[in-house]
Amino acid sequence: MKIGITCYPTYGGSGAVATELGIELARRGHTVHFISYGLPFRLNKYYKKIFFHEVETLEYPLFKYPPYSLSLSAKMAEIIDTEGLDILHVHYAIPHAASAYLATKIAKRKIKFVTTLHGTDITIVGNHSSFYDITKFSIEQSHGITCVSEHLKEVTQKIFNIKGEMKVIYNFVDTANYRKARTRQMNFLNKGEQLIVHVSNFRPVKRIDNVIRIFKAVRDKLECRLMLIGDGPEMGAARRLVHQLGLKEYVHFMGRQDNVVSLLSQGDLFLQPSTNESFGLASLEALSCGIPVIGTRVGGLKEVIEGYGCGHVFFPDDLEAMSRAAIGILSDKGLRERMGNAARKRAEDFDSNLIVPRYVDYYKEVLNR
Ligand code: GMT
Repeated sequence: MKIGITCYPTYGGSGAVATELGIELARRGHTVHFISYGLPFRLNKYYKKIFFHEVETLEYPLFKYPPYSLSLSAKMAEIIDTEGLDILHVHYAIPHAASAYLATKIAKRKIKFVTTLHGTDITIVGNHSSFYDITKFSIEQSHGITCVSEHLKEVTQKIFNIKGEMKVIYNFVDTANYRKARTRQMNFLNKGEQLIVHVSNFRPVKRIDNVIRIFKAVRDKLECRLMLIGDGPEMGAARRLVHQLGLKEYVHFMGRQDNVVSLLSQGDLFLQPSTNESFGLASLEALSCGIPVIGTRVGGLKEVIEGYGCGHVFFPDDLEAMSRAAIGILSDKGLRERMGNAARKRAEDFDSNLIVPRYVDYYKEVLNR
């Protein structure tokens, strides 16, 4: 198949899933055309069957806000016709689904598009009064809709009163790549110290402040350090809090990292105390590297973690329970190892070889309707 994929190219779960999907599809013999304003961040080497088409926006004095979503539609329509695409798959409803809808009207070639909802496009952006109607319209006009968890599907049905079918296709991980690497211990870890890890785009929903507070409670009892990977709007506040709590020596800000496997491999525990997480790709990648996860029972994270012995989920405000659970895991080597093994086993349920074919089957189903 010739598949067009549009996503946000910057750091974030939706861009990561879209890019990994494109890579996996190309590996399976499909031709993939990425259409976006920048090269997706995980597309960092050459792949034979992957092409990138950059959307350029026109700077013009009259345009206070250059109309990116229109430029995107125009580029999508151009690629649909010139490359003879079979299907277009857009990730993140706003504005990608609306742009895809317009592109299908402009293109000469008749084409269908699938929209994958990732979470904040529904719960934060789409739910905002200014975007509500256009998000609902774009969902209803998509020829196929996938959601990354049962929870996101329910929320979308409820918020937008969607009656049509939506398919749940979970996030996936390449377990062959995301596995504990046998590298040297981080040189900043002293003998006997354990490492707590968090990866995110440092948005308010990730509650970096709570990551740091949980770490403080653990650090008061056990020798450990915290590694924060990523960057974003909460970085300044996070640095201030670390300073204020006297943790500067023990917290390592790694910034954005392209290859997190070697860093994750050093970890003993992963924290994801988000106030909302439609799936929790970062946790899945940690599980795959054999790291137990402590997260929140909001959204899809609960579907991934609860009942598999690979971690614990709590209400977002329950810092005491999260800290207690973290101390429990890190102070019992046997438990830590058993949970690490369970983590890896649970991640295998989401292996790309199981999940990616579901997208391909869904494309076929949509095209055959
Ligand atoms: O986590 C983010 O803030 C980024 C966001 C995105 O859309 O880029 O991630 C969402 O999509 C991921 C991939 O499907 C999910 O694993 C994340 O749980 C989801 N984030 C939230 O719901 C907050």
